[in-house]
Amino acid sequence: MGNLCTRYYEYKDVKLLLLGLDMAGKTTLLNHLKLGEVVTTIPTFGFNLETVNHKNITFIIYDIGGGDKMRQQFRHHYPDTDAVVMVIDGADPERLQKLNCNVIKPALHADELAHSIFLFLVNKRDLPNCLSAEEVAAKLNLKALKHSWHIMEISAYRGVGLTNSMDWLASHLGPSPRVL
Ligand code: G3D
Ligand code: MG
Repeated sequence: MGNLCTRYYEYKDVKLLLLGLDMAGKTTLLNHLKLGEVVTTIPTFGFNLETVNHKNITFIIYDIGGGDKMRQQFRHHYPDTDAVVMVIDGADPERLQKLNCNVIKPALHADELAHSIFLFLVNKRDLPNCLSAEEVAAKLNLKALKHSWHIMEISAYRGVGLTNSMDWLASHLGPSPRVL
């Protein structure tokens, strides 16, 4: 009998944190990932939690309200986070600085997120005044980051770019096949 090699894939749970300012499109994104459609959103108080399966990975996704009061609660969700998905309203460049100071920098400096990967999603690319991923990366000086990171353009409303985003996360968080 020849060598019997069994290739198997471990199933894996990963924790994703959706962070950003209010109105960036976090809940729209979560609904689209979960349901494949747009559902009317109301401002998120507390947090929404959903699980989404993609490429043998179960993504446990926390969508935390981004209003001024909720931001103080962000760090309670940091422990055990595998990936931070930073949802950015690309059509609202005036709030980029606020986002950077109040959300991005605290997350990048948090010890609990030192080993998390960061995916920056420039949302609302369907709007004509939306900044490009390159413009946002330059404004946020992402090149200086020590974390593993990537930036992509999406439209959570239209469902554009979401599969690519999940693919990037899966390829950086997912299990590799093991041969027994
Ligand atoms: P939040 O959870 O980050 O606070 P929401 O944001 O998901 O509640 O979305 C805030 C508003 O942005 C919503 O508009 C939603 O429809 C809109 N939005 C989300 N994603 C997109 C997108 O890709 N393109 C466009 N054009 N709009 C988007 P309303 O008017 O319902 O408040
Ligand atoms: Mg919300």
